[in-house]
Amino acid sequence: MTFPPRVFSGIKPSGDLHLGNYLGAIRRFVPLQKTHHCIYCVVDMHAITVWQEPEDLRRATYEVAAAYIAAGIDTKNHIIFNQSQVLQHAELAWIFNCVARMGWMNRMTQFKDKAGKNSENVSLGLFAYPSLMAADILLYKATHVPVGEDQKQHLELTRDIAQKFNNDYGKRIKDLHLDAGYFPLTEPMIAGAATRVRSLRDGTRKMSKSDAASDMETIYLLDDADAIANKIKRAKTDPEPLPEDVKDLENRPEADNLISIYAALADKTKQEVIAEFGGKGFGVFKPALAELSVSVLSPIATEMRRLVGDKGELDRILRDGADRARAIAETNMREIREIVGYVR
Ligand code: AQP
Repeated sequence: MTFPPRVFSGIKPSGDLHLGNYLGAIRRFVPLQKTHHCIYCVVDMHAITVWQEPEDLRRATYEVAAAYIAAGIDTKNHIIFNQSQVLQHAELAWIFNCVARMGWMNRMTQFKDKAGKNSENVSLGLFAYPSLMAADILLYKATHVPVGEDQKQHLELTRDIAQKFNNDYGKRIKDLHLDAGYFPLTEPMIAGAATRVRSLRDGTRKMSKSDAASDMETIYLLDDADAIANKIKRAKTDPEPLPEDVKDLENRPEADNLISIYAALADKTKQEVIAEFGGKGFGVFKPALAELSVSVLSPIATEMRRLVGDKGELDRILRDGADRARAIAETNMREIREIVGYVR
């Protein structure tokens, strides 16, 4: 069975959006609108897998929606909405909780990283998170999911869940005259120069919303020009000039990170950036990176601030998006309930 090309992706409103979210996800969402029908979700149900102050959750939800729009998502021809407005996400997640195996879930490295030594005391939702993520994607039979590298394993789990559902219910699916491969085996889209943006102070750690020891580690989308320039100026580096060959970045995580950021912001490859800056010191490269970062991020921040100042307009966009998402979700859920054997 071939599925119409459809993109789904989401971002958690679990803190302030940062450059990693932008380069690994949001920036890449924009061009896909030309080739796919796109659904971009603010995944608030994922955010509450760790404690969120209700007011912070609301603020961050509007901010993620504003970032999508400010970055260039067309809300008329595509869909943006917040997950909790479409209850079918929770409904399908429960079915997938019953499809996914404990052994699969136990292997999820992001859970291990986030739970750390505290695994007895984290929420059940945090453990089940990847099953809800599979539901988000498969509810719309999405064929492609643009994400950063940290989500690769969750996408593999999504394919495993789809495959097992298709097999377990294979006879029922056939009896109902539905297509044999009911759910698609969704392709992750992990591409570009900055699929894993790292902390500016420690090139071995991912830049993250909730894991920064200091503000200097992270460039936030709402940082002003001075803050961006200052953080780049003080970013950790090594004493060597930039190499002439991209291979020589291998054991230089901080240099590699800054080159990757530059490349992604300039829509270039790392090799192209090296061709321009190879042999030069960070005293030359950092100001160029700061200038480029400000020129790309400042207009987005300005537009985000304008949008979050008009909650009425954002509410209208999110409600309209949720209505259109729900229509697709409910059409699929009706079949899924039949497949599972629920009496309606
Ligand atoms: N550092 C990163 N580099 C590249 N891509 C990244 N993403 C996140 N961090 C980086 C991508 O952003 C999208 C949204 O991620 P999320 O909000 O669902 O949660 P996350 O991956 O757990 O991101 P954070 O920012 O680290 O959030 P917290 O700290 O709250 O867990 C995804 O496509 C992700 O790959």
